[in-house]
Formats: sequence, structure tokens, C-alpha cells
Amino acid sequence: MKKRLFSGIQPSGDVHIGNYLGAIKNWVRMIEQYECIFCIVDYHAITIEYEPKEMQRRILNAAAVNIAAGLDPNRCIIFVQSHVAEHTELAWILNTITPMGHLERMTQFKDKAKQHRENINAGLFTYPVLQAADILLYKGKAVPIGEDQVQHIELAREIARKFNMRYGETFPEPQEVLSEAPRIMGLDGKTKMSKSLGNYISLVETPESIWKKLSTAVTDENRKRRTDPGNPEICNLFTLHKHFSKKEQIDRINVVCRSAEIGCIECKKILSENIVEALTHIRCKYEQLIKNSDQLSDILHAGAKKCKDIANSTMAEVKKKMGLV
Ligand code: AQP
Repeated sequence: MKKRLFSGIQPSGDVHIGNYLGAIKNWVRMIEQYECIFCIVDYHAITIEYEPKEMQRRILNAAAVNIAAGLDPNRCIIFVQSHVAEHTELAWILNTITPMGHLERMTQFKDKAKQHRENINAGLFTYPVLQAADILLYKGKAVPIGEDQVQHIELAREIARKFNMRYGETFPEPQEVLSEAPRIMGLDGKTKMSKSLGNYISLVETPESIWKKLSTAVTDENRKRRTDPGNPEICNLFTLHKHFSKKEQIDRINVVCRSAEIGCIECKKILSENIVEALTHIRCKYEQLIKNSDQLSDILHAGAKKCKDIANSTMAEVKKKMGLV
């Protein structure tokens, strides 16, 4: 029996290279080894202001981008969170064993509360409990994520432990799996690359747009003039080179940036070409997939059907153990 893997992505905007390097690339890599369930977590995305008319398009986009990036629906399950009502049912139950103090410590809540002062809702606060329910509903053991989600997985483990102690052994404790790029910074070089901050390169960005965004991206801020030597170790774009450029190019840039033989524009051009090369096949596949929304809906509904069976069985076990029969 393969171990089960669960992970999710919010349909809160354009899927970007931070999501890809931090999570999706690992998802694709792990498909063979695990029984994989990938979820488009729309109930999470509604915890911040959004346009209802836009949501369906965002969900289909997230599905198309992820499939184009390598989540073959014949080899894994991909579905939408709100299509399986048991996620919120289990979340309610888990709410009753999650201490408020633990939720108050969550850095994502603190960051999002600062970012959305006008809408600090209870859903934003209990977001990690729903996330724990997402994983535990399927008894997921491996959870490939970016660094920003590690604290939430630690909490999911604590919740699983607490449930097991109180009601009897039910849930395995989920383990996070980090990629070699667990935190990609945005093009501003200051904050995490995020859909909602607009500081990203999307996975399906056109070559022109990739260049436009990179041309204004922040590099080593100590390098004021073309003739100043650069410091690759503090340049955010050098980090991106490490993920998109060939070893010989990275080694050369590491030398010629320091000696000011190369300027930031030339360095950005090399990076732009390499990102375009790495993403073109994803964009082409995405463009085919997004034209056929019926086919995408069929994939998502078939995924939800399979998940529903697993979710029903977990909920029956949970309710029985809790005396809710
Ligand atoms: N910058 C990042 N570097 C590495 N990994 C990242 N992830 C997100 N940003 C980075 C990982 O991508 C997966 C899906 O993310 P998500 O959609 O669940 O939500 P998020 O972490 O809140 O991502 P965003 O892009 O920052 O969205 P918004 O702006 O809507 O909040 C997760 O595994 C995440 O760790």
C-alpha cells in the first residue's frame, strides 16, 4: 500500500513560480511514490475579500495550471474542497479540540490580519483548523508545502494527537515535506512571492510579460551603478537563477557579477530566457486545457467522487468514536 499524500492550493489568484518551486514541483515528483490527493481549497480562499463572479474562473484556472504543470489526473486525484462537504464537517469537530491560544500564535493569521484589517473574520482565524481537517479527512501522511505552511502542519499534528488521545487512535500525524526552494521571495525582493501581493511571475506568463516583470525586479540594492561589483548572495534574482539556469551559467554569473563584467540587465536577460524556456510547455498545455472547461469540470467532479468515498468512511469512524451515532 502506498502512503497517502495530501496538499492544496488556494484559487486566490494566479499560480506563480513560488507555488511551483515550493510545492507543485514536489507534488509532481511524488506522484509515483504516493497515493496523491490534490485539492483546490476554495473555502480557504473565501477568507479574504474576493469577487464571486471571478471564483469559478479562478478554480478552473488553478486546475488547468496544475494539470499543465504535471498533475496528471490519471495518476492522482484533483478536486475542489467545497465539493466534499465533509471538510467543513470535520473542521467543526476539530474546532472543539483546538485551543484558541494555538490559533492566536499562527504567523499567517497575524500577517493576513495586518494585510486585511477591514475583514479580520473568524474563518481567517480558524483557517488552520480547516487545513487540519483537509489533511486528516484523508488520513494524509505526507504534506508537501512551502515554508509558510509549516506552522499549520505542526498544528495539524497536535490536533491529530489530541483527537487520538481523547477519542482513540484515528488519525496518523501528518509530516510536512519541503522542497529545495521552500520560500521564494517576490520580485520586490522584500516579501514572500504571493498571489495576493502581485509580486510574482505566473506559471503561464507570456515571454514578453516575464521580461517586463524581470526588468523592473529588485536586485542587489548595494549595486548603485553598472560599474559597481555585485553581491550575488544577497540578490534575489541570483536565487531564481539557481532554480532556472544551467550550472555553467550560474557559476559564470557568480564570478562576472562580482567583478562587474556583467550588469543587472544582461543578467536579467539570461534569467528571462531560462524562465521562458522552463515554463513554455506549461503555458502551451494550459492554453489547450483552459479552452475545454467541460473536460476540466469532469476531471474535478470525478476527483470529488473518489474523495467523497474516503471522506464518508473517515467521518463514520470519527462520529462513532465520539458517540455521535
Ligand atoms: N513564495 C513561496 N515560496 C515557496 N512556496 C510557496 N507557496 C506559496 N508561496 C510560496 C506554497 O505554495 C503552496 C500553495 O499556496 P497556497 O495557494 O495554499 O497559499 P499561500 O501559501 O498563501 O500562497 P500565496 O501565493 O501567498 O497566496 P495568497 O497571496 O493568496 O496568500 C503552499 O504549499 C505554499 O506553502
